[in-house]
This record gives sequence, C-alpha cells and structure tokens, in this order.
Amino acid sequence: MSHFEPRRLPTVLTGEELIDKAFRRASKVSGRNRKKKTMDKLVTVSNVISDYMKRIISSHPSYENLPEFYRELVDITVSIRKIKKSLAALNWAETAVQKVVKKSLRDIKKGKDPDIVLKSAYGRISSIISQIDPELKYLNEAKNMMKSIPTLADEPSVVIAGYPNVGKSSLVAKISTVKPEVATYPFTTKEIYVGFREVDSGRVQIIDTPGLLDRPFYRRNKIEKRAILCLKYLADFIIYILDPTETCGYSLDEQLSLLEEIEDGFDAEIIAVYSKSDMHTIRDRLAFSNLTGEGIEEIIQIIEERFKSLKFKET
Ligand SMILES: Nc1nc2c(ncn2[C@@H]2O[C@H](COP(=O)(O)OP(=O)(O)OP(=O)(O)O)[C@@H](O)[C@H]2O)c(=O)[nH]1
Ligand SMILES: [Mg+2]
Repeated sequence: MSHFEPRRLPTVLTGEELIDKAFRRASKVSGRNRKKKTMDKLVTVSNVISDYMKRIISSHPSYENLPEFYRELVDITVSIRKIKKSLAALNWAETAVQKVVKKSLRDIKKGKDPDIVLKSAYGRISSIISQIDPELKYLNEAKNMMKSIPTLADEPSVVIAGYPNVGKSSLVAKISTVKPEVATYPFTTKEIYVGFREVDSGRVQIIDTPGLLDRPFYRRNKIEKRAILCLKYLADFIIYILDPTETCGYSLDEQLSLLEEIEDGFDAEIIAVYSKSDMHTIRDRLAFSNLTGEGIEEIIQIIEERFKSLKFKET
C-alpha cells in the first residue's frame, strides 16, 4: 500500500535539548589556535543543527502523495496542515542558523575577537531554536499520536465491522495473528488492528475496526471514522457482526439498520453473522461463539472461499 511507517518516526528533541546537544558537541572541539578552534566550534554547531533538522524533515512522507486511506487516517489523528507548518519552521530555523554561523566565520576571519563573536552567535542560535520550540514539541506529539497508525500491506483484506461491544476483537484474536484488547464496555477498540491469516491461496489481512453507531458521517467521532475508512478503502470483504443478545448495549434493529447502510454505502461484498451463539438459539444466519468455538471454522471457510479466486502478490 505504501512505505509509510508511522511507527518509525523519530522522537523529536525540545528546543532546549537540541541547543544542549549542539553546544555540547561543539565544546568537545579541541585545538591550540583560538581562532581556528572557535571557527570549528561554530561549524560543529551548524552541522549538528542542520543534520538534525534535515533528519526530522525527511522522516515525514510527502503527505499529498500518500494513498488516500493514509492521508485521511493521518488527518483524523493529527493535523497534516500543522505538521507541514512545523516542518517549514524547522527548515526556516536551519537556514537562519547557517546564516548566523557564516556571518560569524567571516567576522572572525576579518579579525574580530573570536570569544566575543562566539558568544553572540550562541545567543542568536539559542534564540532561533527557542522560537521553534512549539513546533518541535508539536512534531513530537504528532509522532506519539501517529504510533497507533498501522502499516498496511497491499494484500487482500477482510474488515470485521459492527456495533461496539458485539465481539469483533474477540473474533479477530481467534482467527488471526493480532490480539486486540477485549473488554466488556463499548469503544474498547479505538484504533485499527491488523492481523494476518494464511489461507490456501496466500495471506489475507484481517482488520479489526472500532465499533460503529448508526448515524451520519458528520456526527461520527474520530474512533468511528477510522472504521469507516477501513470499509471505504481497504475492504475486499466485510464480515459484519450482529449481536442478537443485545448484551452489547444496542438493539438488533439498530444493528440491522447500520448493516443496510453499509451494504448500500460500500462496494465490498458483505456477510452478516451472529455473535455470542452460546447465549442464544437464533440460527437464521451463521452464528458463532468466541467462547465455545461454534461457527469459527465456518467463518474461516468463508474467508478461504472468498479469497480463492483473488490474485495474490508475490512476496
Ligand atoms: N458470551 C459471549 N461473550 C462474548 C463473545 N465474544 C465476545 N464476548 C464478550 O463481549 C464483550 C465485547 O467483546 P469485544 O471482542 O471487545 O467486542 P468488540 O466488538 O471488539 O467491542 P469494541 O472494540 O468496543 O467495539 C466482551 O466482554 C467479550 O468477553 C461470545 O462469543 N460469547
Ligand atoms: Mg474491539
């Protein structure tokens, strides 16, 4: 799907930490000639800051070129506009520091007192870096928030969807490699979890999504929007889980109404199944239980069948 790995974004230092790092490195510069030594110090500070800014800037993808799924998912999680503004500020600071250093080197060459030039350069560099401290902090926050964004492979995908608390994550844990958290309250799953399953014809992605309520898109919270993006962009096949016991906290009618909307609103083929079959005897659809294991093999069979004909990429 893309090589964007939000998990790999580096930690971003605060302004103070970055200044410390640069000045500490410069303090290690040795030499007998005071003029030469001071110039080396300045070059070191400039290099440390330049390298650092470039590393942070290049760790971010070009957001316009990301696949739509990622772009929308990133924008739900953080603000792409704010990230871009922050990166532009880092770029500005990098250039500004370089200018200060170049000017200082010229001044020393011209015969100004190296100690005085160095002191004034350090002051100006500190002030430039403190100016972008809010941007550095935002980029670090963004990095932490983006940790939850999964890296998806361009592979056939089954999306598990349904109302909150109906047993989606429990099923995903049973039939795939990922073990999302399971709990007795709704909206336990807030992010997208990606597990895999080997089928005869290759590997299928099994995607656990946050619970959805039956309401218009504009009223949905961030958590629900993540599920919608999976249905819209990733699903080759949707398994929609209905909890007829209503112990999830929502009526079967509400759950059926959302099912209809998903059937109308998305292209992917969809199958609806009943969960918690250990608690009821309704069998007008396939019913499964994560507790007794009833119906689980059938669900796996359905996935096998569905993906038999799909072309798998060579890996
Ligand atoms: N009796 C019974 N309880 C189940 C079954 N599957 C899940 N549960 C219970 O239902 C509750 C919700 O399970 P989850 O797997 O977290 O449900 P979810 O749909 O992922 O919930 P959200 O992430 O909040 O949307 C938990 O208390 C589970 O133990 C089942 O087959 N039978
Ligand atoms: Mg869940």
